[in-house]
Amino acid sequence: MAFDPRTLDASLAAGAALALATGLASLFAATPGEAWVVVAHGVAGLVLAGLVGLKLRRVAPRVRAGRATPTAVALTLVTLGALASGVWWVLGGSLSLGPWGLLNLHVGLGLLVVVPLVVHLRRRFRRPTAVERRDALRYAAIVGAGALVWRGQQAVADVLGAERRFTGSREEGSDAGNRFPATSWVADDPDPVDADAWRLAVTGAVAEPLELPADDLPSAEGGAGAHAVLDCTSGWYSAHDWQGVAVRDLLAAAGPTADASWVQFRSVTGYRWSLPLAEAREALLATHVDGERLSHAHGFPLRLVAPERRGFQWVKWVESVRVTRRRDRSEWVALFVSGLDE
Ligand SMILES: Nc1nc2c(c(=O)[nH]1)N[C@H]1C(S)=C(S)[C@@H](COP(=O)(O)O)O[C@H]1N2
Ligand SMILES: [Mo]
Repeated sequence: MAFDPRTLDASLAAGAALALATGLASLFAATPGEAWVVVAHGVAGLVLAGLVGLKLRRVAPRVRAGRATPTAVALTLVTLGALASGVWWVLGGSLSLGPWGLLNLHVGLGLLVVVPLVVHLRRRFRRPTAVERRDALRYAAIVGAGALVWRGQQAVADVLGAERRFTGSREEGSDAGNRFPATSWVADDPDPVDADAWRLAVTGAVAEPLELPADDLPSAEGGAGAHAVLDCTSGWYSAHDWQGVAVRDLLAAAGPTADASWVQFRSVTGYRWSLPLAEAREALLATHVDGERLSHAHGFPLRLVAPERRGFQWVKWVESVRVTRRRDRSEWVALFVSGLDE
């Protein structure tokens, strides 16, 4: 495979950008219709691995002569780490790094690639000049090989009976009440919520703001229910019957104004996420899981169950439901820093 050096370098940059974009998008893939994003990420990773191989072959003499820059060495190591951890995950590997696992490592290395990549590109990038017609064939061959290898690993996993969702997540503790993993962001670790002092506020763009004490929450049998899969981006999923309050009923009681379009669910920690109004009407605020009262770790007294969303959007310890006209973009920041001030 003899790409012109500049064409190879531009292809590497594009491959890395594609792997990064599909990797970030796959953190949001939650319905089977979005499964292609995860497949695209796998194929992008394999194509990138092939291109990295070609590049390493080309620069091997320079590396042996001790002429690789520290940035280039760092870029190579972090990229190989990101690729290897991704392959290892897909092949069923796991790793325990305190609160983190192999998939967290993969995501971390994938994001870290950006730093040496940008430095290296700014110093060294030269626009390709000799783009040849045969490059199209070379791309077709390399993408085809990536797709074939991806198909192959799926076939192997099917034979091995590895249980995983289209997101790549593996099953943990389904249908077993509170006995499934709890994951929270580093600092999002509140004291158990005192149910006597707690209130659920329904506020914002509504005709009739509400305040609901814990006593007014339904029992496991008396409320609404949903079967839904919690799928965490750290690589596990758990399917449960959730019981609680239908968000639809809360909204009907509060009466969103005509221009209301988002509903934000906010935790006692400041962690928050919004759903479009129509989707919020299909969501549940759970008090129970498989008939058991939610434990503190899983969000007692109330946690969001958003069936078409990934786990990080299932806000725990909810204390407010705020109807808004515009999307609150600060929740992207809160995702990473909520709880840090406690
Ligand atoms: N307030 C709050 N809600 C949160 C989180 C958090 O850190 N704080 N973590 C989210 C993540 S990443 C996931 S996967 C799920 C995990 O729910 P569980 O701990 O009940 O398994 O909760 C989500 N809700
Ligand atoms: Mo998560």
